[in-house]
Amino acid sequence: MSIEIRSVELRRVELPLVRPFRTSFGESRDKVAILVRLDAGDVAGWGECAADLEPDFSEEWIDGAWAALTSFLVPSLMAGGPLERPEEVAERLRWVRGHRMAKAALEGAVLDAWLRSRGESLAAFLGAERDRVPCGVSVGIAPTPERMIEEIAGYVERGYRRVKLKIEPGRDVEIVRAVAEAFPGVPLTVDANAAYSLVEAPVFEALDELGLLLIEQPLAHDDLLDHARLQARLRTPICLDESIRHARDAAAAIELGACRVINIKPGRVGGYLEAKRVHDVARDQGIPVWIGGMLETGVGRAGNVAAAAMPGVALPGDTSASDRYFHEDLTAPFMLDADGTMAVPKGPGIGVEPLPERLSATTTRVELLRPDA
Ligand code: SMG
Ligand code: MG
Repeated sequence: MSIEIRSVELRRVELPLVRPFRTSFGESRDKVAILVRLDAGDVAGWGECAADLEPDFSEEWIDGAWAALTSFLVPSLMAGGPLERPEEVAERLRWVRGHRMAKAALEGAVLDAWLRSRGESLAAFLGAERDRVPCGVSVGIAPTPERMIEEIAGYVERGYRRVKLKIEPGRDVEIVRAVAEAFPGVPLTVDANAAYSLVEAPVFEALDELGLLLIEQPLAHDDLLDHARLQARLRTPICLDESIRHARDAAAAIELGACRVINIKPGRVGGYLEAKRVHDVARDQGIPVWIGGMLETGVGRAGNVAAAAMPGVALPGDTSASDRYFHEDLTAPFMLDADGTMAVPKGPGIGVEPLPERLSATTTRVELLRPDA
């Protein structure tokens, strides 16, 4: 059951967000993504690239990822002939340094097609042990604490099991304290997206008093050592996001004491296979993990929800319902139950497909690549 690639189609899609999402690096009003559709004859597979419009969360960005895919990644993948195993994707792309989000989109499409050809779900392939997963929600920085509290009240009412607050210097301890007081008993986390340095440790010592579940990526995106120094001063676990690029980073971070929790984003680490390796390293070391998000459409969300069903995932993820992001998703909507859980897709591969009319309504660019081109 090898995968013979007939063509790879790249599609840029743009979906307005239901509300602007503000983090320490700026505000997004739309979700822009690259979808990859791999035609393998009898089956097709879909992948989504998590890169953003600008190289802020990571070095990658949409137009750069498009160029990496068309110039190097897709041609290298196709040059190797039919694929027997999904692991061969990373082997063929290894010579290209970095570009993990672009690689993840391509590997995701191959894996989806390969699993569909075998009739196996991604969740089962990843060793999932649950058919529903608890979900959290990530709340952007709002202009005032009152506005933030109003937004959170809606999410808590919907059943979300954990609320994550974006923070930045100047909008941190006071807002978080106000939210903690307004929602006693709701598990709270904060995410600084690397906006602080170790000299600002007193901010985190103040946050340490607020009973947070974890503090996500307080310091630089490429740092481990200062995170270890900061973790030594805090009781609240540090959770690394940007700093973990692959399973080796996870092993190093754990050994150094740079974190006590890891946020796994399949896109950030180069795909679902590496996401599983990060999960396995953390599990061996007794470090809880959870699945993050990049405001994905239903295509990326399906894979994230499957990953969230892995046995070592011990905390609710940023795997929110479609309606937290979009008026209309690209796929059938992902829904949250009143108990704050979401169903893990069961069908072959990622278990969902973009709806044709939604694809045509949101696509702004298409490029088709063939092996002999
Ligand atoms: O998918 O619900 C989501 C967004 C979760 O906060 C989220 N993601 O650093 O964890 C993070 C951010 C990165 C996205 S910022 C554009
Ligand atoms: Mg984060």
